[in-house]
Amino acid sequence: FTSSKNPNPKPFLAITHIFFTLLLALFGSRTQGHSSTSELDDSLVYIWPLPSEISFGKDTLIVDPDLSLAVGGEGGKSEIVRAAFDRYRGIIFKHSHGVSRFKLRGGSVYDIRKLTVIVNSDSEELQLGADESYSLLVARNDGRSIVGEATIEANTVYGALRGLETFSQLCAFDYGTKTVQVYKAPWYIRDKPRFGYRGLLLDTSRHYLPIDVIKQVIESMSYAKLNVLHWHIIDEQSFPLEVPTYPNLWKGAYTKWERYTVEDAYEIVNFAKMRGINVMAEIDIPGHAESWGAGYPDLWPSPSCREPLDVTKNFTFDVVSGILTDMRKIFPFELFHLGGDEVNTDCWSSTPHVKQWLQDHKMTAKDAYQYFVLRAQEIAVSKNWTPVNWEETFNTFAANLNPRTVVHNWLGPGVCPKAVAKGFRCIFSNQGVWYLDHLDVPWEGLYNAEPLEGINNASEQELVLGGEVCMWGETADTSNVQQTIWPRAAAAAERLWSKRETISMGNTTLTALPRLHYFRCLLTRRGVQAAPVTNKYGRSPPT
Ligand code: CP6
Repeated sequence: FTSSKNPNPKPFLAITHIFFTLLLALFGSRTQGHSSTSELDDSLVYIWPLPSEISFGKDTLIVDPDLSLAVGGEGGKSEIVRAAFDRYRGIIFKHSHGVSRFKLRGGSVYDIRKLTVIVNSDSEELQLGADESYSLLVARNDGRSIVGEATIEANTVYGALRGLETFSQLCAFDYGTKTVQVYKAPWYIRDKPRFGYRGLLLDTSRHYLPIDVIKQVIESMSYAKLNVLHWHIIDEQSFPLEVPTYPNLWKGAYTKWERYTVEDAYEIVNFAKMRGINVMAEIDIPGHAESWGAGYPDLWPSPSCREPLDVTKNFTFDVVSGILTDMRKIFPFELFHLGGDEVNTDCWSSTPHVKQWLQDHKMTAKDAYQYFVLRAQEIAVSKNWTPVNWEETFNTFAANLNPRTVVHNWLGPGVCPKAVAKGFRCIFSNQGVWYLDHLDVPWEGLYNAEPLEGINNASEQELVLGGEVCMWGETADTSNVQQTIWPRAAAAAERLWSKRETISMGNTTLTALPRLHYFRCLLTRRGVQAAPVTNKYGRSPPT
């Protein structure tokens, strides 16, 4: 059955062509048998995450390996678009080097020779709520020209990036003809994300991750349309970042080779921006900061009480302020994470000078925890940052938190409904389902977790910025970080991007499973060390 795939049917084949078209009409899409698609279910759309509006047909188009880029609109000339086109061309034609035109049937005419990208605005501002919508049309000739068209239109360069990703997922290398083909054209797609914040936490304190590995993670995030890298740079175990204002801080790195210079950090932020990804940095204070004292032991209440940081000294807040001043130059994203989780104040109460200070200020240890977090928030706000804090801060002193605080959930599913009811914004990261180091949670567990669960009021729903999967570093380093993230992070990515109705229709896992298998395979083809899809039933049988 090649009638719908032949780009240029010869006239003497017209009768057979009509005949086969008739057969196709009778038997519908099921007759679209083809060696490279025979294992795919034609009723499914193998785009991950699923776009919000899709229509497709039955044509197969062939894409020219010399595909060129045409741009339009005020933002079309952006280097971000040009560079992304070059990356995606590399991805799409990975297998097709050296395939010559004469191998094509029916005269060497490619259907798609040019990709048009129209970007309506030239602003490259990348912040929360950036417009990532796009439309994508891939169609055979419209009757006026002999070649087909592929056109992406977006309001921002970041929408164009999402459209390029989708276009690349429509392209498949066909091992029979050795060409890159788009099946089921014409495609008309209009798409936009459900949530503006679709994050992944990466922890470089428990294990150092080389720059190249962080870049690989960022690159793979863009394949699943995730858009925030939450860089949990520092924790109690190590302080790998250079802070020029306090040059001894990175003495807390594991070794002098396991460190990030300021230039390294710039490079990460720029690499992410080129892929439409913001980097949210974190310093997790006061409870996860023991490593700070390696360079400045005065930050510890005493040699035997090394965390939380010493709440009594102005020096502690000078260092916080110095770090934030230096980081402000590196991280343009409006959100900054101040941590605030798992603060055990026991040794504050037992360290003499801290105990005395608490008495003098008529504070309990809990008051001092609040005092620390709020003072750090003031410093962040004074540097034009919106503070994000782990949910314990909200659970302990919601009434006193800066009202612009973004509450970051992790302890079970309960806090976002409460936080938004009080007018706070919230990020969903329920540890029971979205902590990637919990290897026993199968992909369905991530897929079925709903950030808006228990929030019915529309204005409260608006306050849920989105969600984030967390790749804590205790058990992951270069050797296994990608296979721990993927493919399960993709399940959360579709939850965060696609319409709630689309993925909550009961038979979700049945229709999502083959699509997720396909996406995982796509990741591996692109060089991402994604693990096999695991699920409760084992590998799905061929249909
Ligand atoms: N590190 C920091 C961690 C965790 C948190 N904060 C964590 C806690 C429990 C689990 C996984 C990770 N390792 N700084 C909690 C936000 Cl199960």
